[in-house]
Amino acid sequence: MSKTYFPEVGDRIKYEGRDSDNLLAFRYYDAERKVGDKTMSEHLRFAIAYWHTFASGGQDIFGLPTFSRPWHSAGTAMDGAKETLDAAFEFFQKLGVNYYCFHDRDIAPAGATFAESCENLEKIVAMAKEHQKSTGIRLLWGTANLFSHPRYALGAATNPDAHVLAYAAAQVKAAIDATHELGGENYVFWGGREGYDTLLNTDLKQEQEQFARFLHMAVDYKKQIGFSGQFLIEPKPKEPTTHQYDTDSATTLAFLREYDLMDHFKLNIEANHATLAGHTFQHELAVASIAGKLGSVDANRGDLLLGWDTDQFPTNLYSTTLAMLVILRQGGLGSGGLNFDAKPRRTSIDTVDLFHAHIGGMDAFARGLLIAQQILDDGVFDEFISERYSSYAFGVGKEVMEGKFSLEKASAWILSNGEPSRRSGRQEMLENILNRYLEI
Ligand code: XUL
Ligand code: CO
Repeated sequence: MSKTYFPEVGDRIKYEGRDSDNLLAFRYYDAERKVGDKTMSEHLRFAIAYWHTFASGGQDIFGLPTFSRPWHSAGTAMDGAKETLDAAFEFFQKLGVNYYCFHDRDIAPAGATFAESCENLEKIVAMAKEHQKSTGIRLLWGTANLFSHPRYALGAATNPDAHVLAYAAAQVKAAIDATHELGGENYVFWGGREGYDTLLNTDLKQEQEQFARFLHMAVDYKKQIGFSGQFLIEPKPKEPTTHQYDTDSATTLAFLREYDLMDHFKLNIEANHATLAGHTFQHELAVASIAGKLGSVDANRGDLLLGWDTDQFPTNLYSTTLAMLVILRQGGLGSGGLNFDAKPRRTSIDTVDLFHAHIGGMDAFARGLLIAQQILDDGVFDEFISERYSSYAFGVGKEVMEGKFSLEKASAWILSNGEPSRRSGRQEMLENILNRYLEI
């Protein structure tokens, strides 16, 4: 029998329903259950984040690693990478998740030279391809880590030194190649250290132009090699730098429009990044969605009492329901999915904690899906909202929407029509209705 890294879970985690008291079972996530016109697994397209779940040892800025993972005990860095890959595919299968995501340096170690790093990556990618083939598990997205190494301390594409930009571009080429080779459905650009701390040493315009050039190079390369995956940008407002260029959905969309990149990118929205930006998760999803640019989601949550990116597993039903409302309204995530960019607390030291964490996140989104579908089927908020804007369907409102109204017309119209009547927004009533649905 081949080596097992998760002996505490013998077989695949099962759906056992709401009455089950088995903590290693799903109470809501029932992969094959139809919700509307798709199964739960088609709607949710869960993915596991390699960096948190397999690469991390639980270290934080004050403390050393706390997790001792059996797959980290192998001899050389490459031996460790192979064992980690075996452990990862065992975990995906036992959890019943069809997708995973990685950074180049999570899945394969950096070598002494760039050439060696590329070689390591190619070797591990070949093994990952075998695992994918034998299990049917797929790559949701790949990305390049352009933020951990000291060479990137001042940014990658936005570095003041062109030599660093060139290094980052070479690394992105290799990461896109790896993603392409594995049939990745998307490729993500998270800004890493693309931002600044002080304008005393920063040329803002220059850095943003460099960044846009860098992304155009990636678009050109994608076309050149025929990579058909979707390019995604993941907004984040701060951390690591004080001001990140991809602060939030609106800022990122404006950047894409300004630099003629709009046709080539969608957004990957992360819940904890939304709250760091002073927005709700739902707001960020909705802003991306109405622009036709909601491509994928990093499913996690922050701690509202803390001002940083805690990357906790999503458990808040209010948030998952409101998120699924946006996702269902746009007809799903297409080639995107729900990637658990989340980590257990560093005190949750056992490998079984990885199962508890993911089961909780999957159930929270499955329940959010069921509630959101019911809300949409009943049309309750939609009816209220469309009634609220009904004055734009005729008369003056219609003229406004058709571009036929003017300030002069308004002046004449108001002189004869006077003061508008006032109407309640009924926020509390609507919140009560939402809470009723949460009982599902
Ligand atoms: C960082 C973050 C990244 C990206 C991928 O906050 O979310 O892990 O998701 O680089
Ligand atoms: Co993320």
